[in-house]
Amino acid sequence: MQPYYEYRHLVGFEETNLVGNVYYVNYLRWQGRCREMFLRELSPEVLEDIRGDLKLFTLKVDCEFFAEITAFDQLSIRMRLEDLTQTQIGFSFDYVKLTPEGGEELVAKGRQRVACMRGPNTNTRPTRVPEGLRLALEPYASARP
Ligand code: SSV
Repeated sequence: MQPYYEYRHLVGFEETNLVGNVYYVNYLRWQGRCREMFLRELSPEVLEDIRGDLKLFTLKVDCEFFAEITAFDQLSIRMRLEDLTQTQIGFSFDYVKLTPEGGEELVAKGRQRVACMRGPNTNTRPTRVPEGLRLALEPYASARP
């Protein structure tokens, strides 16, 4: 299995609902957080490019839930590259709960698909995945099981 990019998150009260479980929208927020931390850390020039005319269109987001989590649970969110085409990136997320005893439990899984686009709002066209981003993704593109 190819390596993953990890984003750690300690669940806070603000993310839980009336009965103490994490409200589902937060899982999607963490996907966003994970991918932006990836760009910040490994492909900062892409952030510059986004301040210019690069647009990363989020085409699709999904999440399936296997177990409830609650405040003070420690999560390891593991992002993997699933698919890289000339203009699109498909990636996935494993939400793993880390127990104090060192155990791991897969509590949810998610996926996203992003398209690279450029141009003004009236004429936005698909563009190649920028070279800097391709390079940053390279280590995550090794053979799958
Ligand atoms: C501003 C905005 O819309 C940002 C979009 C960011 C998209 C980032 C995509 C990163 C994909 C990384 C995949 C990594 C797999 C290991």
